[in-house]
Amino acid sequence: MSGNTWDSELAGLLTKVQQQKPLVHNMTNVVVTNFTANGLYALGASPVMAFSPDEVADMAQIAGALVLNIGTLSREQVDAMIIAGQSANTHRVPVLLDPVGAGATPFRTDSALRIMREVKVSLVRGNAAEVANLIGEVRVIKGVDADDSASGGNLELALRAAQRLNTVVAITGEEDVISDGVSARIIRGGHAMLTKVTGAGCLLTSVLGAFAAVEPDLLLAGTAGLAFYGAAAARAAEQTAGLGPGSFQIAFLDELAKLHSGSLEGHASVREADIL
Ligand code: ATP
Ligand code: TZP
Ligand code: MG
Ligand code: MG
Repeated sequence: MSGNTWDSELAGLLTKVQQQKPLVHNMTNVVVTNFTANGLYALGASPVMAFSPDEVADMAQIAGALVLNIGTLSREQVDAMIIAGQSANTHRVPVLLDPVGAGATPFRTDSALRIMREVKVSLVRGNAAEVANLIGEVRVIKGVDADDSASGGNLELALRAAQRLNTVVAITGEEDVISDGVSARIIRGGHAMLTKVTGAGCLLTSVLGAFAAVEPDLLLAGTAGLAFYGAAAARAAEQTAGLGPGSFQIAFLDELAKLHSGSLEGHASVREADIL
């Protein structure tokens, strides 16, 4: 996984994140809040968590990106997310959605779809089951986890979902796919140890928010975020081979902080998908 033609373009975006330290406004779930803040700091971004309907419009308008995550949603929180999202839209701040558990309960699916209707979302990142359920393709989801046996077809699913939802869609798993509905890219990297750390997906969506804050082409921003995240995880797995998820999680934060323009080499790859 080296000599990638994408590497220098993506490295430029990492440098921008590290230099600009964009403010990422996260309305995320109670499970992953601390991990998300630490992961964004490690990357070089500036996290803020703000949930109250009394302030979210003001916070979203000064942020570089707004990340909406329905992991532990309530009706009141979804209302506040829509207030924040509409403010972000007015002020041209990109909005990213992590539809955690869409398909597991009707409330989750309906809330994600309501957000998509009332807010212009620039990028959706989820597992295959969550994304499928957003476009009415029912797939089994176990709580917030994709059904491992249902991989395959993610490239076509990402294309379909991006077209139907009119947004960039990233589907993650053993390999990641990102599409704007016209083209698609496949990103390889990461490590299965990520499946043992809660919030690995949620933090990733916020990391994509940091890249979206510095690059208006969301397909490019998303590609960079997925690739560098995967590279950090692959490097952390090397550092902690033979140890467990606790050691991996700490090493992963360290590797996010150590990312540099050469980090993709040997640890993550990007290729343009052939669209028939
Ligand atoms: P799920 O709840 O289904 O695990 P998620 O929201 O946690 O979904 P993931 O699909 O697990 O999100 O993606 C989070 C990160 O973990 C991504 O960088 C992805 O590439 C990586 N990842 C997930 N599974 C694997 C795997 N088997 N091998 C390598 N990387 C993986
Ligand atoms: N339950 C509700 S939200 C959440 C859990 C376990 C965290 C999900 O995080 P991720 O990143 O999708 O694994
Ligand atoms: Mg996961
Ligand atoms: Mg998730």
